[in-house]
Amino acid sequence: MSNNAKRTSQEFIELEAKYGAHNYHPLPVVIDRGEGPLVWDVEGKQYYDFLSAYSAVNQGHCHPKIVNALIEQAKKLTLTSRAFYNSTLGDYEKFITEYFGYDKVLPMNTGAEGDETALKLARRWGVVKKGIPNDDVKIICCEGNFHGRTITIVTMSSDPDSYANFGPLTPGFIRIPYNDTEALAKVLEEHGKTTAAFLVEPIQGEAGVFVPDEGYLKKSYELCKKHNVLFIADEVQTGIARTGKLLACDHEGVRPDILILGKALSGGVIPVSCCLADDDIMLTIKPGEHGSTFGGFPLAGKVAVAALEVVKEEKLAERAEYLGKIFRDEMNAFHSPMIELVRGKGLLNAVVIRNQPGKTAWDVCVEMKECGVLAKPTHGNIIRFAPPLVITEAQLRDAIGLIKKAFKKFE
Ligand code: IF1
Repeated sequence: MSNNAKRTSQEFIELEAKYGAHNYHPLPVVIDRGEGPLVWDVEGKQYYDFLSAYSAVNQGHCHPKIVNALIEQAKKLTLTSRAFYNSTLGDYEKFITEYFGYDKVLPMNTGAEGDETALKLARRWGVVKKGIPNDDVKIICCEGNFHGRTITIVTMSSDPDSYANFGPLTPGFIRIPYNDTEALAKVLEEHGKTTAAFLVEPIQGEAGVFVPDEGYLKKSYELCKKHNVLFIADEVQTGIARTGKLLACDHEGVRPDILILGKALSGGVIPVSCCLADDDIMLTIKPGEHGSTFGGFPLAGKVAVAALEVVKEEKLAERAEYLGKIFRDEMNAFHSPMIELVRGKGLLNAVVIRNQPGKTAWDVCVEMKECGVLAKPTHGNIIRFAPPLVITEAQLRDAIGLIKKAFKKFE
């Protein structure tokens, strides 16, 4: 038994409320242990995890191969900084660039840092390769985006919770509607010459798993090419098998000029993110111009290689594709007055809830928690369903039964 055996969930919740910043509003469950698609709270109650730490735990909680890679490397060498070479980084760089098919990788830690890196690469490329005057460089982003929490990134956000009252924001962004190639075409006609890049999520996560029309990514990519503008895909959430392909862009055969990865790049074990690009873009940043103390540190390299090997060895993309269909079919066939619609791709799905007084998406999540399934509402009336991709078909069907049981309480 863990040493938390005698401490209650309520105690942990009160501790966080008293000593932690109040920048989150978690569901009232205190998780103590995880394995594959399952987690247990401090009282020992078992749950299916249908959030997967926002798609970071695609390989399942505490995957033995990934955890072992961490432990073995931790006993040998954890951090050198990039002031010296180390005996793990080169192997990792070779592995990941071959895995995704790019010339070079720039390793960082969090998703937000991956996005910041992509923005800097795009701006630098815009100035030195495209010849845009430094103060005129623009980057196009989309309404409803989520790329992280830094000042520059929240500048792109259309959600006041993200950007309001944080002081002056960063210039140089143009925001257009998502899933609207006409808007992109128009803004490129007007500003193409001074635009370095278009930054897009292949499926918008924060917006409630908003899946764009088929052909949107391909058409957007072609418009970018026509105007010599870089196409940047933020696959921090959609990447690494979540949507039924290795990358969500693979559904449309689009190869981003800059690819941002994070979250499941480490299987949720430590923060690992990166940007991938070819030499023409990547080599515009020179020594001393960008980086991070931990970026590409020995633990990250070993963990990421193991995490990416698990994706192929356990055919996680194929599993996500197959299991996702089962989830949507089952939920579509299930009729509840609370369910407005079901959407998603692979195992990144959402149920849009018909909110009524005292019967909100939050209430449904609390009820699902009672039934043994953990998920979190977003935007008030949308519940995201994204279990670890290692969940078995039997476990998925069992969880769907529990989800339906929770919904039935609202009839
Ligand atoms: C939180 C959402 C998910 C992301 C994409 C970059 C980042 C994220 C596409 C930044 C992060 C998170 C973090 C999160 C909630 C969350 C989220 F609801 F906001 F949209 F996953 F669905 N690009 N996504 O989705 O990565 O710096 O956090 O490592 O807790 O704020 P990060």
